[in-house]
Amino acid sequence: MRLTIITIMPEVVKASFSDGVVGKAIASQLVELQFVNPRDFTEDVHQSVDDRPYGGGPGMVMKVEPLKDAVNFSERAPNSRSRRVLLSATGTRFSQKIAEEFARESDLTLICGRYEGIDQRFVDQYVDEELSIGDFVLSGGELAASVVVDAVVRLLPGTLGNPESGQQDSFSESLLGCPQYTRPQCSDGEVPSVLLSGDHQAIERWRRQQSIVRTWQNRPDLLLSHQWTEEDIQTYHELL
Ligand code: 9D3
Repeated sequence: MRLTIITIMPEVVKASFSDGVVGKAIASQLVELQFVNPRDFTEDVHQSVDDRPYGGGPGMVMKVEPLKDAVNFSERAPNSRSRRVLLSATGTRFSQKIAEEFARESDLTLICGRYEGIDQRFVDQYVDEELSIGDFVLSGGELAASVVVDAVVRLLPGTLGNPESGQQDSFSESLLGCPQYTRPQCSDGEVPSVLLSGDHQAIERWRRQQSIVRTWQNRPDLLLSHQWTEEDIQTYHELL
């Protein structure tokens, strides 16, 4: 996958790539990563990428030209036009489904905004979609881009050490994960005995019940889109 990140603060995004799944994917050339800095496409002595908003008000707005030139420069080589995504506080919500969709792309461009926002004409002319990572205020799109990259890169074939754990999240995406335990058996309390029983069917049943309990307690909204099995319904009734 060719991945382009357009940002005036590449070091903020790079910091999260030095280690782990994303770092390894870059090192093994599974991901061809390219940073393009709009500041390199400014003409004035101050290398201004922002200016005051028309109509007045606080803060600054990112200018069209440096961003446009950065996008055009980033796509000079390949013949295919990249899918261009703007990380924006006003975008639609990023999700696992969108991460799976991005993982099937050959070219992906993530554009990070700073300041109060981006001149709308750039958004209208050069951006395919606007995504937010959640309802909280960040100081720019860079950390959001890191989040998107992590979620996408771990889905690429050949990235995960254990391919099974990658499969699992999408298969049971509507339920939260179950509690996990490891050795030693006795430390700050006991390990649930079913996990030591060797009865794989009983273990699976227990884990699914725990997942339903957790989802009910922490994220009841997810239960609306859950595909309920007969056994899930029984577990749910036992919870009431
Ligand atoms: C307090 C500033 N807000 C005034 C109405 C608007 C605003 C402008 C710029 C809020 C955030 C930002 C910078 N954020 C992002 O670029 C961003 C973001 C986010 O803030 N939350 C969740 N996802 C994202 S993706 C990009």
